Amino acid sequence: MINTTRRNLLRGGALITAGLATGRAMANGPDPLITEPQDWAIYTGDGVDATPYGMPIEYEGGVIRRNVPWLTADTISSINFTPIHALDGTITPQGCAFERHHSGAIALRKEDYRLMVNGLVETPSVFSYFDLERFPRETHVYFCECAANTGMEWAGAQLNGAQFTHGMIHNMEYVGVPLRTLLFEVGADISLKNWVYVEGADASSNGRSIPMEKALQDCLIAFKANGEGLRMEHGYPVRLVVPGWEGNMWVKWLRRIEVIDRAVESREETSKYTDVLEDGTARKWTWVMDAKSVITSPSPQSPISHGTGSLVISGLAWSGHGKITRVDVSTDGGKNWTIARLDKQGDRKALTRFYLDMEWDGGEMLLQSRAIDETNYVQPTKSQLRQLRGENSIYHNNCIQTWYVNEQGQAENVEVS
Ligand SMILES: Nc1nc2c(c(=O)[nH]1)N[C@H]1C(S)=C(S)[C@@H](COP(=O)(O)O)O[C@H]1N2
Ligand SMILES: [Mo]
Repeated sequence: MINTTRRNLLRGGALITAGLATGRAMANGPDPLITEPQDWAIYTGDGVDATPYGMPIEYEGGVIRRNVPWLTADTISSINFTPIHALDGTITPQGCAFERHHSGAIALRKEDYRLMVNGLVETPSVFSYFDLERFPRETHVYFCECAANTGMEWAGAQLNGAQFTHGMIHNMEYVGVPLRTLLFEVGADISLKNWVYVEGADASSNGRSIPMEKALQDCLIAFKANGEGLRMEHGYPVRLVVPGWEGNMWVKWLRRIEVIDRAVESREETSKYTDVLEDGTARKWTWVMDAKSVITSPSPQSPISHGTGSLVISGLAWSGHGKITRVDVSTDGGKNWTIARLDKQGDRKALTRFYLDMEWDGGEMLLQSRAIDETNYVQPTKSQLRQLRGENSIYHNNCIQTWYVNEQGQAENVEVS
């Protein structure tokens, strides 16, 4: 008996579909992987000292960040993309999480790290890394999405892969000290008309103004991600986490927090990261990332690699306003919708994994997903978003994405009207 895969057991042990992998193996005669002893079962493997710090096995070598060379002038002030088409679950490993730098990633030792808190405070203070470690800590999972994620798609279906259309996002478990703890420590004037201006130690400094209400609510001064120190490219040793708000505000290599009575209106919050409307005016203070979702598989870089029958459709949904409560999936370009299965009830301001377990008849599909969050906000179509915002926008594009899947199972980025 070699038909012991779960699928066959579920169906009473009978081989029912020639398209199933086990069916094909049977048809071609005995499978040497089953009938012959294999080297890996005969010889011993690597010792425990071979990889003191592990890397993905070489067969996963394609699960890597990629960039789009024509998108930016150089790699110092640039972006690369998370391979979301090849990941599952919700946590993004730091080693393949997208990076966005305005002046390159810097190497800053914990010993050389200083965080100044000044401005409208009773005791202007400078904290070392080791000082920060002595405040009570919290652990939270949050997504970080660059406001430019999906930005190229305003103009029409552009980039052929979920990694490139939606990969400016990562989702990590952070350990850190609430920003409010430090504000209380220095005796900050926390009146709600005040702001905090935060900046990084890199050459760009990436300064941003954050309203006091948000600073007191859930911002974290984070020093661990997914259990270990932040990677250099994500702001080692300390970054600011601004849950649900655009990635640009998540200042890396955080060096200064100034309590101030007005917004600074820095470059990053005026000429950048704002959306120019049809009439030439710009939307101001568009911090929250609205509900959004994308099917990660099948997708252009992750085609259907098997025949008809059981097909797992998988994707990600998130909302800067809180929890994802429902995700719908359409296989016909938005005419009919089926409620997808959420892997677990969504965490606040974190990625939620959804699945639709279906039978594929081998026909063409126009795959879409639509996220709904706890505020009952429904992810808009591209035309709904264009009606509101016109065609000039780049940032804050949370529209429904469409993948065309052909009869061979290959997928392509398309737009449906
Ligand atoms: N100091 C500093 N912080 C920064 C940036 C930067 O260039 N310098 N880039 C910002 C932008 S635009 C984004 S989208 C996020 C990206 O975080 P990541 O590189 O960990 O993905 O960091 C933000 N924080
Ligand atoms: Mo960004």
